Amino acid sequence: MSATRAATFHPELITALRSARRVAVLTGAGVSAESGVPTFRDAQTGLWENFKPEDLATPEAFRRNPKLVWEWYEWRRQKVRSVQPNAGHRALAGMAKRYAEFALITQNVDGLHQRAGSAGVIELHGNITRTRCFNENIVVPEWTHTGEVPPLCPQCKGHLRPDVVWFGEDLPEAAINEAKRVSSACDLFLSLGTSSVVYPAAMLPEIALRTGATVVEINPDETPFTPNATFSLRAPSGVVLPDLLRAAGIV
Ligand code: BV8
Repeated sequence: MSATRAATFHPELITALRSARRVAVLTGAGVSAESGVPTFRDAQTGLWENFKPEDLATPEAFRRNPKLVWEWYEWRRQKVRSVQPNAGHRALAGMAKRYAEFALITQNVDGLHQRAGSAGVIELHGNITRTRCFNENIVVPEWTHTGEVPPLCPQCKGHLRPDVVWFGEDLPEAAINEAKRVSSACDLFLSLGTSSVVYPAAMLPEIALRTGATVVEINPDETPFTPNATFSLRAPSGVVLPDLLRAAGIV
């Protein structure tokens, strides 16, 4: 490991990584950007350029036009299927093996953490590779393809929807409670690739700060959380996280 690389990181940051016992990580769309998955901030393209994500990701939008919303998620599924996890995803999968306690909390619905080898990922907002019945609210693993868009629930013939949390909907209780628990128990918290504006996810770094953890933000841009972060690194997570872990001798 060349001396220069360690020098680029604050020595207390390196110490925090080396001495941490219980680590919690929160990720957002930015961690998948280097894989080619557009973030919520990125302007939508093609068919979807005139739609704001937060206008499509609501139960009201689905009731109004279920076909439109289903096709948006189908477009996103194809995008996710066509890309690979990046060095940021892989670095987090590697980190999990190096700490006594390690929790990975994500706002992402793309499943790329799991494809990079991360286990026990706490999915706060669901996963677009799963589908559930809009009426009965149960996950539906398979259904008959009749050409209907959205397809219909084999049980109640209601519309099927992606198994994600839409704006105005509550998060899965077990997931948000576990996320709050690990955030209040950790001594090192990483906030990666999130604009820190969507709640309740955005309160998790605050919980970690309040319980005395070192909180490291990684984001090319500043966020509302930046002034509170113990360290805030202005760089892409797929580049700086592997560098940081190498400099600390973690991986
Ligand atoms: C709820 C799934 C009970 C679907 C999503 C308190 C205050 C204010 C508002 C509220 C509040 N409490 C509740 C609300 C309402 C709302 C909310 O937070 N609104 C915001 C917009 C103000 N929250 C809810 O509705 C939640 N439900 O609270 O229920 C309730 C209900 C009603 C009223 C009260 C309480 C449900 C929220 C979940 C919604 N579902 N996703 C889908 O994906 O389609 S949210 C979705 O948007 C994502 O999951 C994610 O959470 C969010 C996008 O944020 P990010 O992931 O951070 O991505 P973003 O694009 O914004 O930013 C990317 C960042 O990456 C940028 O900063 C960029 O600089 C950076 N970046 C770019 N490249 C890189 C990078 N970083 C690192 N490396 C790179 N290479």
